[in-house]
Amino acid sequence: MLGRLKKVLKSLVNEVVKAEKPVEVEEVPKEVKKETTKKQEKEKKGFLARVKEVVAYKEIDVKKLEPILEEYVLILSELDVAYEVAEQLMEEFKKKLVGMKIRRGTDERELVKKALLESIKTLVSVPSFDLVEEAKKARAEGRILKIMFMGVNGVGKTTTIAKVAYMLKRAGITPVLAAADTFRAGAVEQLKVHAQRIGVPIVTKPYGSDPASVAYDAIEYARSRGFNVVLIDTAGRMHVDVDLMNELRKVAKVAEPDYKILVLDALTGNDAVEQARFFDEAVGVDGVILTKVDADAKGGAVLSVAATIKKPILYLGVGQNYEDLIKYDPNWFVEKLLGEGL
Ligand SMILES: Nc1nc2c(ncn2[C@@H]2O[C@H](COP(=O)(O)OP(=O)(O)OP(=O)(O)O)[C@@H](O)[C@H]2O)c(=O)[nH]1
Ligand SMILES: [Mg+2]
Repeated sequence: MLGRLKKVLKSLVNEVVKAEKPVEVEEVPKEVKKETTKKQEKEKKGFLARVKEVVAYKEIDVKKLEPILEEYVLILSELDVAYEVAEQLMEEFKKKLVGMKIRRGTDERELVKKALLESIKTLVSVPSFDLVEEAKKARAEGRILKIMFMGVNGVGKTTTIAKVAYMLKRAGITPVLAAADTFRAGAVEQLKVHAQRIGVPIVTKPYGSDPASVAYDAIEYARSRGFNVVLIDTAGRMHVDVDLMNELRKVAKVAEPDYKILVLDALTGNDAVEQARFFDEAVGVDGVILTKVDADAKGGAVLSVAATIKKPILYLGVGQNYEDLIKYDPNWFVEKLLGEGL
């Protein structure tokens, strides 16, 4: 998971450390401020004003640094980091490095690593929310939290809904599933199997039915039986398909979801960013769940999606089991990239 990106960042840190040069800076010693008697002060003044301590520092040589950063923009884009994100990241990193004084005896590698870590964090931190907390709030207020899941074919929507249902069930909240993918053969059965395994109710209609009406029925079902969450599955669709995007808009209009969650597949790399832009324009996106991060050796998609679309990534899918959904936390992510072993 994220292995190649981690390796590249490690070699970037190493190369930047090599680009340092020694500098000497004069510094007035701090004792000047010490409390003294008037006489002592008079004596000291003339003396200390002239005495300056020469302190040895190292700093990063900008001339050596620039070509390194340029090279890494290209290297990072090969790992599915969007070009603009790679550029932004190196720009941010450079700002932190230029003028950084490295005092003799300090661990320069740690300092450079920290600068990179902070730069990544700046790019991937977007205010987020927690679906379990939102569900608890809805229950306390006696309303129904409606969440619609959408995305391109095969990205992992149905599996993710099952994982979210499982997570809510474990938190003591039973959601209702709406099988609003009435299009793909086997889609309803697939969700039904999950509902049975997890032990949550599901509302279905025959294939070919209007998906908006399935969502509507599921909401009515929840209302009449006192459930507080409805999770709406939708058919996979290419973002460029106008008719299907209109259909999705209709589901959203009828169901009025509190959250429209876009499911993206980390393995699609840069295309994930493209999909996010399209779906946001066509239907609106409130949050993202990024799947298959476990199978993604490159690691750039997480970085790109978080940095470009400025929508919160709520969870990461890291496997095919119900437990394999972890809350996305920028700190966790940068730790994973730059933590131990780097
Ligand atoms: N390794 C891994 N596989 C995943 C993950 N999430 C989903 N999958 C797999 O991806 C495949 C497609 O998942 P689905 O949930 O059917 O995808 P979908 O988006 O609902 O697909 P359509 O309804 O056909 O558009 C399945 O084999 C899942 O097991 C994940 O986080 N990691
Ligand atoms: Mg599906």
